[in-house]
Amino acid sequence: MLTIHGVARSRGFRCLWAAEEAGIPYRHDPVPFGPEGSKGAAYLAINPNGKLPAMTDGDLALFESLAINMHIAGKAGAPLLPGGDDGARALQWTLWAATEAEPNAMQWAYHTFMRPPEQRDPAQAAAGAEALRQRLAVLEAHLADRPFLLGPGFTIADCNLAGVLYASWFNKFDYDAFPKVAAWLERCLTRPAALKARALREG
Ligand SMILES: N[C@@H](CCC(=O)N[C@@H](CS)C(=O)NCC(=O)O)C(=O)O
Repeated sequence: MLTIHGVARSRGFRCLWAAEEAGIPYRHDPVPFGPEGSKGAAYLAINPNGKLPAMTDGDLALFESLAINMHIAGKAGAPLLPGGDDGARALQWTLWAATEAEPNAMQWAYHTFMRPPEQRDPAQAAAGAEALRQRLAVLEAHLADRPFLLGPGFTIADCNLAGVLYASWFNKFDYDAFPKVAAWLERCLTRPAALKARALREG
């Protein structure tokens, strides 16, 4: 059975959310951080990066949370993962999430709440926030006339990008200048499937 390895307090959260959206049978193996988990031999055989999460599905072993999500969505098919041009758009937003949104959101997060206070640099936090705001301006314009990234319905593109932005949203990044983005995040992150995954992470 498709198994998501990794505690919900990791990027495994977004994979648990995707599996709930897909409505497929799956198992959660809450591998912890550290030598008994993500750095242990059994887990490294699945994900040699020693990072959470990973996924196994039959003979397939995958790392990279957003690749895992594309696999999960592919099993469900449309509307979660549409075909044709919208499939390409879903991939575009997924790569944008990983390369444009996530590094800047993480820079802000590391220097705001994730690292111990003595390792935080306010200038790095401010630079990350400013770079993230530049990306959010693009997203704000895109969401001006559509409720979800690809149009009227929720897709894996929304799950992937909102999953990447989740930690900033939850930890009170200032979204006030981006009301469409804030409303979209609220719409995505309060869906029943998201709430199930959030209960595992926030509980
Ligand atoms: N690009 C990877 C990043 C994985 C990653 O950095 N996971 C973090 C937890 S969210 C981790 O395992 N950090 C511990 C470490 O780097 O040793 C993905 O999206 O799966």
